[in-house]
Amino acid sequence: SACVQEPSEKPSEKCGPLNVTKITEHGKRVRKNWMSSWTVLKGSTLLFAKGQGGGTSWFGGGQSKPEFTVDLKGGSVDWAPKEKSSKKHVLELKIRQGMELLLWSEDDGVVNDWFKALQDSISAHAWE
Ligand code: I3S
Repeated sequence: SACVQEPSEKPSEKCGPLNVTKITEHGKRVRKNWMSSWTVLKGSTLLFAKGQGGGTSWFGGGQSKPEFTVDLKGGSVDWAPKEKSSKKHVLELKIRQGMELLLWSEDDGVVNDWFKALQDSISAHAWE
């Protein structure tokens, strides 16, 4: 079934636009590259589909794939500390394999909803 944007019947499914940048990969800091992304949460899988309106390669690093998927199992999410971004309402998502992402929207309600959904997903799949 197609993921409908808010309010979703299934709390385990959510989608909508978000800005995302990778900040750490394999434990190493990488250069920020904010991108607008259509973001889909299904179970413990979070998928970022490259937004329209140009932009360079997905997540930098020469990837040409239009989508990027991460597994939230064993991850954590929290408000990003101030030194990580000058923007307000930024989430820091830490996932396996030493990857850290920042997620952000101008709309704090949007970010709050994602925070809840990501936390729910992470706790629901904690023991898998
Ligand atoms: O943490 P940084 O390096 O100050 O992040 C900013 C940079 O990525 C900047 O790009 P350039 O350094 O290529 O000009 C971005 O435009 C900013 O958005 C980044 O900072 P914020 O605080 O917006 O996450």
